[in-house]
Amino acid sequence: MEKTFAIIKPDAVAAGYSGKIIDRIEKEGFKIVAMKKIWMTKKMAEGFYAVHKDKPFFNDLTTFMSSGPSIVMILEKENAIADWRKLMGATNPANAEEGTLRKEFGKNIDNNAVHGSDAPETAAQETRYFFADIEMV
Ligand code: RTP
Ligand code: MG
Repeated sequence: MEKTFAIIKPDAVAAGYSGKIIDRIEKEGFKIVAMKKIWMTKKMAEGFYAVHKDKPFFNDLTTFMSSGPSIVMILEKENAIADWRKLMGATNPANAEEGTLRKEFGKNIDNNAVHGSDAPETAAQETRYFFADIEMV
C-alpha cells in the first residue's frame, strides 16, 4: 500500500466542497490515514511550495494557500500517488477531464481545489511537514 499527501485548498473549503471531496476520496477507494483542518501561515505556505520559489506565480500561490482554512490529509491506496493525481485532474481546471475534482470543484489555475504530491519523495516530505507520527493512524 502506498501513501500520498493531499490538501483540500482554501477555495474549496470556503465554497463548502470539503464533504463532497472527502466522499469522493472514499468512494474511489482511498483510506484516510490522517486528516486535520489548518490555517497555514504565509511562511508555512512558502516552505511547503519552496520548489516554486523562483516562479512568477509564487507570491500569489502562497498568499492564496494562507488565505483561509484548508484540510490536509494522508491517503492510502495501491498506487495512491498516481491515482490521486489522476482523480485531481490537470493543474488548470479548464484542461481537466470530466469526472476529475479540479473539473468539478476548481475555479481556475490559481484556485484549483486540491493538491497532491507528485512523487514518493515529495509525499514523504510533505507528510512530515504537516503531521507528527502520533497523528498517523
Ligand atoms: P499542486 O502542487 O498544488 O498539487 O499543483 P500541481 O502539482 O498540479 O502544479 P504545480 O506545478 O506544482 O504548481 C503548484 C500550483 O501553482 C499554481 N500554478 N500557477 N500561473 C501558472 O502558470 C501556474 N502554474 C502553477 C497552481 O495553483 C498549482 O496548483
Ligand atoms: Mg505540484
